[in-house]
Amino acid sequence: MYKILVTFVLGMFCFSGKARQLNTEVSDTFRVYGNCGMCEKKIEAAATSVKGVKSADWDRESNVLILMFDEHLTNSLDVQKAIAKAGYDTEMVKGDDKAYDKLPGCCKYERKE
Ligand SMILES: [Cu+2]
Repeated sequence: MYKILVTFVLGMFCFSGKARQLNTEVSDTFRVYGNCGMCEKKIEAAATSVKGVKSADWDRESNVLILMFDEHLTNSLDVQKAIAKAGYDTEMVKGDDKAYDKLPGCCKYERKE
């Protein structure tokens, strides 16, 4: 009886491991500070330039970015670092100051302290 139980439990582990390997695409949402349609293009381009990112959709009104990515290839923090390099503050990473200075006037969003 004990052996049957052990086999069953091990089988469950194998099964859940396989299921996880098949579906590695996950989503995350976080804020990215910006103003206009040009910001949207740059933010989304910076996000999708990261290997493993499937899609990035930034909403101008709410400043929320919806990210879909392969968790085996990248993670939310790395994507936020790439966006920060383009001059935009994200929830976890402060935007690069030099890149921010180079943004066109319409894109100079108000920065949090
Ligand atoms: Cu802009």
